[in-house]
Amino acid sequence: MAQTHIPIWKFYYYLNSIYEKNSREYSAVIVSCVSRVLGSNNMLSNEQVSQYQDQGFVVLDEIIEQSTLDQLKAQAAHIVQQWRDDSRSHTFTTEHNNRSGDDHFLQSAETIQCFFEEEAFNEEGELVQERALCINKIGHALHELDPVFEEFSHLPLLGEIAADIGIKQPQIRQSMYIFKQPRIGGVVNWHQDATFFYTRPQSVVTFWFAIEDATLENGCLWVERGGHKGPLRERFNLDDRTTSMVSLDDTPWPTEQSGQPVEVKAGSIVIFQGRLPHYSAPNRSDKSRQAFTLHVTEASSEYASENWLQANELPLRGFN
Ligand SMILES: O=C(O)CCC(=O)C(=O)O
Repeated sequence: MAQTHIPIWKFYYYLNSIYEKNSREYSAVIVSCVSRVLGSNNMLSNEQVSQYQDQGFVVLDEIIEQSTLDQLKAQAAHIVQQWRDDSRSHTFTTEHNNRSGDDHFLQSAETIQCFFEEEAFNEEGELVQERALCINKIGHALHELDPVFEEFSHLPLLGEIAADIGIKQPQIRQSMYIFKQPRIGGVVNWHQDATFFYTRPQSVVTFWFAIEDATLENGCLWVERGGHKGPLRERFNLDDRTTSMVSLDDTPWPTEQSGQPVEVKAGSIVIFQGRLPHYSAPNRSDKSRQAFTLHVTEASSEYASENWLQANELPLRGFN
């Protein structure tokens, strides 16, 4: 049957707009049936699936509605406002990965914690700008523990996308709300997400949602096109309460010369494979660059017991 180029996600949102909010599941089922009858790849076109396979990433432009983005943004601000643990030690950095005995970090695997930007404090230990503009990220179990993020993270729409890129039984392992604050937004060094979510065979996929426009100016993502075909360079392991970064391969990391910036509009989703090297630069602009991420693995892959993040208490679920 001939392929269709109907942007199915538009149809999905059209259905959502005529049904009640809690009827999203029906919308997804109808979209799924219609797209299968039409012979399409549901949410992604054939070209987008090929791009994901060949280059390791794909961008779905402006697919999430502004009202949903506003809701997520407001909820993230609310979590920060409620969080009252202003210890300077709760700082997030990718400059070093020794988080041994760091209870705040280790507990965040199955709770919701805020982390400060590395440059949040001056030499006197005072916050350098308004408190809400000093938080680097919220992690790592928003998808299970916060009602607003829980609803969004399990949307059937995301299940349709996951199916298109070949994930048979998705399991959401982690969620993060990243602020990339104005002026002090920290660098995220080049890395591969399979380092943190090691499975046999490799299966982790990242869903990166632009809550705001991401530009060169405010620290957009960078990727190495096709870099997912290279080796996994490192593994991040937890043994007892000690974390370590274990080197597997000394292939050099990409640079801004060999990498490619991924500037996207708010509401876009960047989906990338676990071995794709990616990075984001510090944000020195006056605008934040907020994003929400989900890391998803395949249930049939063996999830390494050494990975720092384990589902001990929380359920391990996919999309609705
Ligand atoms: O948003 C960023 O700056 C980096 C996010 C990232 O590296 C990830 O989610 O794996």
